[in-house]
This record gives sequence, structure tokens and C-alpha cells, in this order.
Amino acid sequence: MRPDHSFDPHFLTPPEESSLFANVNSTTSWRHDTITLYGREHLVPRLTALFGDPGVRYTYSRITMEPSPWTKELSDLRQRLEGVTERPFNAVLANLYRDGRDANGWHADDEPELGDEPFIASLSLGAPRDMRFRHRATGSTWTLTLTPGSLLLMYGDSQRDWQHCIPRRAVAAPRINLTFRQIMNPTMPRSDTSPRRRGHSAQR
Ligand SMILES: O=C(O)CCC(=O)C(=O)O
Repeated sequence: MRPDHSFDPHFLTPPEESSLFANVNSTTSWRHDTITLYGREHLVPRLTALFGDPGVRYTYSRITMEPSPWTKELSDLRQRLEGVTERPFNAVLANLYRDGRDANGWHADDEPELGDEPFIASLSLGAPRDMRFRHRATGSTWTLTLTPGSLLLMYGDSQRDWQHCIPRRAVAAPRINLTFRQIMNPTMPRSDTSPRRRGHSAQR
């Protein structure tokens, strides 16, 4: 049992991957957010940044992010991904895992502004890290190793029926993940007419 996905381990060549890692790592103003869990404040165990079109705003775990403008490198990458996937993307959430102690807890990218069946293009740079998937109903799990330069597409039932996480690992090197998304503004017409209002399924 697997979530709806496709995986290209060699989307970027090694030189493209290392040059993009160096560019994003050094030019990004990374933020380090705090979340409140059971009344106690915790630092999110990774650094993040949002790039996107003007007016796009992304909220998860009660953290709202305003986008920085696209850099040339990210804009070129967006165009390339749009060509390959034939899907539009108006934002990219960047995660920096400084080493293996940084992580991303169980969650689904199922915020209402991502629509009914979110289509997410997730590019990995730097250290390889595992992504674990867990089926919400059956508890069945699956692990995919996200290698540098790989592209994971998640779509269909992948956010509705599954959760995913990036567990801690004994890794010293940093990793950057870029998840391209199409975020619908609250004022934009919604294709999702489902009465079930979904929210982020876990704090991460
Ligand atoms: O780091 C990753 O590959 C996953 C990131 C993720 O799950 C997210 O940003 O929602």
C-alpha cells in the first residue's frame, strides 16, 4: 500500500543539485519559528522560508508565513517543474534541516488553502533523509529515502489518507527541501466544495 506519488531520483544532475543547495542555503533569510504544544513553547526543529507570488500566504500549525519574492534560481526551477508536471505553483516552502537532529513530525499537507487533492512537488538537496508515510486508517507504513537531486510528486489521496514525517537520523550534513505548492487565497474561488473542512492534522 503506497500513497499516490511519483519519484524521480535523478531530477537534478549532481552539479545542478550542489549549486542550488549552495545558492538557497546562502541567500535565504531562514526563520526559526516557535510552536505552542500543550501550553509549552517549542522551537520548530528546522529552519523555514516561504517564497511566492505577491499576496500568497501560508498557514500551518498556527504559523502564518508571508512570501519573499522569487529568486531567479527558484523562479527558473518553478518554470521547469511546471513544464514537467503541467501544474501551476505559486509558492515554495523551503525547509533547512541543519543536521540529523532536525526533523519534521507526522502531518499531512492538508490545509484548506491547498485544495481538495493537493499537488506537491518536493525537491531534495544535500544530505539524504528518509520520509516515512503512515496510512491514517490502516496504520500501514512505508519509507522512501529522499536522495539529493530527487523529485517527489505527491497528489491524489496522498494527503487525505496518509501522513508523512522526516524522522531524526544520525546525519551530520544539512539538507534542504523545497516543496512547490499551489496555495489558494481565501478570496479566490474554491474548487473544493466539500463540507468537511480539513486542517493541519498535527503539530510539527
Ligand atoms: O522535508 C521534506 O522532505 C518534507 C517537508 C514537509 O513535509 C513539509 O514541508 O510539509
